[in-house]
Amino acid sequence: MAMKKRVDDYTADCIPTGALRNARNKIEIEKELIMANIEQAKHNRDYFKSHSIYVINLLSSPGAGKTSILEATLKNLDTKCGVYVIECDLQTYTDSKLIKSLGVEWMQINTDNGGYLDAELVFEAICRMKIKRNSILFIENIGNLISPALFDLGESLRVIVSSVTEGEDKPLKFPYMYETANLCLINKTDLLPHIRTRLDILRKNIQTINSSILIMEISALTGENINEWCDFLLTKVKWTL
Ligand SMILES: Nc1nc2c(ncn2[C@@H]2O[C@H](COP(=O)(O)OP(=O)(O)O)[C@@H](O)[C@H]2O)c(=O)[nH]1
Ligand SMILES: [Mg+2]
Repeated sequence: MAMKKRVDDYTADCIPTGALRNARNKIEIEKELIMANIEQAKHNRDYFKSHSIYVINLLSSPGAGKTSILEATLKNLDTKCGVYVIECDLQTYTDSKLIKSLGVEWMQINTDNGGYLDAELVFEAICRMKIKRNSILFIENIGNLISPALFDLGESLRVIVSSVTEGEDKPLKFPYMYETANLCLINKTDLLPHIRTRLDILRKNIQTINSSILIMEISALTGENINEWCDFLLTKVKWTL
């Protein structure tokens, strides 16, 4: 039988519960889930490639501005490609209603308390939506900086939205999310004069975690650099489709 810990054993100033608990109870189940997801993501990626579908996975903490960026992007993206959106939240159709009002085809996925979007759900959504060839698909992932980092969806571009209101330290606190992203959109730059976040420190922290990540500073509210972001997307799409 394992020895019970004594009060004196707890001397450290940090308790690494994630590592301990994962090791004891959850790691086998998580490994299975993640291995299955890797396979499905590979299948999705092959499907997207063979059907010329460019897929953008938008990730962030809740409220960083994913839906607002999507709205600004959909209004400014000058393309003849089909454009589709998958909206993912634990609950509600709120964001989908906005997408619908823009006349863009959409599908809502509600994960309830499951809390994460995986490659299989995305494949089911694209089959139901009957996405045409030569299309762009935006996926608004759930607002969470932890579990979505573990789930490859087969996307072409993984975008982390970092709001300046979150402070400079989030890349260091949630490194997996930043490590796995291709591009970081630093959003809400219009608020910089009113808060203490330093853009240079935020940029440095992002690059500490991921030295090859692209960074763009935008404001979904004022439209700052939204055209540059749309131009960037169209260049990527042109190369892929
Ligand atoms: N000031 C400012 N507010 C923004 C900006 N982008 C989003 N917001 C606001 O931030 C809140 C959350 O935005 P939302 O797009 O719903 O975030 P999501 O949860 O990541 O989809 C809303 O009240 C938006 O109006 C921005 O660039 N500047
Ligand atoms: Mg949203």
